[in-house]
Amino acid sequence: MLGITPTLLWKISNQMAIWLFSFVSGLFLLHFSIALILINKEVPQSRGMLYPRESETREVRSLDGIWNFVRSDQANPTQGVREEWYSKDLSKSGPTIPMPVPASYNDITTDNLRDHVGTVWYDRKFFAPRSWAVDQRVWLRFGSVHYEAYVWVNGQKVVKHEIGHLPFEAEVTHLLKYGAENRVTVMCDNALIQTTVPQGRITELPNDEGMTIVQSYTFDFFNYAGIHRSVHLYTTPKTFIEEVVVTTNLSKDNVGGEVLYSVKFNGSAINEADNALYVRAQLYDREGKLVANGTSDAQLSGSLQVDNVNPWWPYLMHPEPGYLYQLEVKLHASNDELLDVYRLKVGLRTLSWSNATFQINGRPVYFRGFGRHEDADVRGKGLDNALMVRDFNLLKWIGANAYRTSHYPYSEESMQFADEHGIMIVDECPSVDAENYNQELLGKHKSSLEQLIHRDRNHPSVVMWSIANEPRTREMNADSYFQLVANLTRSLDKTRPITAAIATPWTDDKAGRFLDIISFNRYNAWYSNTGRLDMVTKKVVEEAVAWNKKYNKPVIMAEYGADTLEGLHLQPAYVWSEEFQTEVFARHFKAFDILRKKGWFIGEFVWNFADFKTAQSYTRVGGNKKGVFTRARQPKASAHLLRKRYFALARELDDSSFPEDLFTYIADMGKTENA
Ligand code: GCB
Repeated sequence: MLGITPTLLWKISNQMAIWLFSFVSGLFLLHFSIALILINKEVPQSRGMLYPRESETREVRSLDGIWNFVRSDQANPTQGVREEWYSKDLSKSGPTIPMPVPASYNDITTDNLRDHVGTVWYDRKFFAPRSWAVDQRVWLRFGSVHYEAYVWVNGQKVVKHEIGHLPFEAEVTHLLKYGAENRVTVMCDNALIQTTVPQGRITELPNDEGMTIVQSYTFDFFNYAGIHRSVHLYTTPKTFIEEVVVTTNLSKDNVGGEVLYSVKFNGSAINEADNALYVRAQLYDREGKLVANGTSDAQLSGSLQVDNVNPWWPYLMHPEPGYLYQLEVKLHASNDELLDVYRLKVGLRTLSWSNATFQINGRPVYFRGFGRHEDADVRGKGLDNALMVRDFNLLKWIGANAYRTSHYPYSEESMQFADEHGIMIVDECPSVDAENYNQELLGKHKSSLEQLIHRDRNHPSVVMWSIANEPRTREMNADSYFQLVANLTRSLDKTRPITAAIATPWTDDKAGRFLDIISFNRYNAWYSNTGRLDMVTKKVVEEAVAWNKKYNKPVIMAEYGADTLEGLHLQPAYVWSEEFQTEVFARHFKAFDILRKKGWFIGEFVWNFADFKTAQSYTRVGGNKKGVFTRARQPKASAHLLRKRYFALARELDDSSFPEDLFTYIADMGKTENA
């Protein structure tokens, strides 16, 4: 029998309980149709977690770099906790290897660390300057660790966080040695079971040496793990701005704008009598000119009026897309002493939706974009600025105006970049391929949305919440489960519509009625009727019409595509060839143009932006190859076709002009193509 960490033990016993439950209820179901009663419990509320930014009252220090790393022995995984590896340098407990942060650890070494299941350990040293000892608080913040993290500072446990792709932090003021060296230790567990988000299964299987633990999951991307995003130490004053929530309004003619802000502080007032803090808010335009300012009410809320506003517009919908103002928030004591300053970018825009359209600043939007992944060679899901900037350059080159953060929240840095560049985001939580529904899963699923909305609510680029990808929505309990998930999402943000990407046939789906916008995923000529290019257009039209008829809501095709090996050319088109992918796209375009005329079809998202890694399977050659770009971010033939379509749509719908290199000169055909 394998030794097991408390976490893993807990996870496995939980999984067994669920198996047992499914078995018993399965027997039951043979005779009766019973529904599990899901209870709507409160989810824990996130606090703080403003993106770390320097100001005259705050310092930020990065802890990114090379950390020390140890993988637990899968056959003896309790060892690290039992032997308290966190109480001293990891190197004193055994050999360590260097590990970059941020990065997934899986593809860094040449051994099978890639397929490790369970816990791994990281540590590093850092200095806390003497100046931080006085009148400050110090926070340790992780952009994300996948899947579960335990953090110690100088041997003291400071925070535990479950669910990857989301930030977490803890105050470490009292644990640090100032003017001296400190140590941070992280234990990270990648195990996915039936109550994690997303779900997976851990099984003990016989191998050539005895028994081994195997992780499996049904979702279609590699379960990369580790410290995926930046680690920061940052300081705040003792009394500081803990949260800022911003919403915006525009007048009907888009000339007048309003920024509504609401601030929460943490800490005590400066002197006993002083419980009347207030906020001064100032709004600056792109050139740094002050355009509005004001003082909050006693609840630290207020509004700023902006004349001749530059609204935030999506890319190609306006000559100046992604216009951002800077909001400066200053927290004052009642004696006017300045306590804290925090600045954030703000885009002024309105969203509205009906049963047929989705509008931004009063103008209908047609989404042309992608499902994507955070994925790259070597670094896996680790934050990579070079890759992020390249990806945005490609998005703009191809004329896309949107993407879905399939199938989990993307980095905060990429959300800021999307704001700057006018790329609309369908912001998805990490619930992918939910196979069944239970109370514990519901709690974590809701918590993932709470954390996501808390993190991303101020981004103008976020125009929709996606509450799941391809859950089994025909299952029993899917309706009560999704009703509770959608209700929570709506209660947290009424300013954005809700969607979910559904692959269950429309006839069986039980979740669509809780959404504002229906997104469906379908692989005609690929998973169904493989190779049959003559069976695409009609089927897409029929399915979209059926979804619309069933729910009377706007419809998006959120995934379509075909795996394509770059460089494989076969004429006539044959599966896996570049010709086939191009043809599959063209057949879909035809369907989309028929659907657009109906008035309620509002977007097309190709699967996928780039090739990405998956678990090993005989259907995947080195991963999923449905990318329009290769994993190295170079275009396949389909990218050139898609570019023509996306710019043609932008010209037709938003009057934007063609890039000069969109069409290649062929011959003077009397009337040139781009005339
Ligand atoms: C889907 C999933 C996506 C997969 C894709 C595929 O429906 O949403 O995660 O990668 O199909 O290529 O199979």
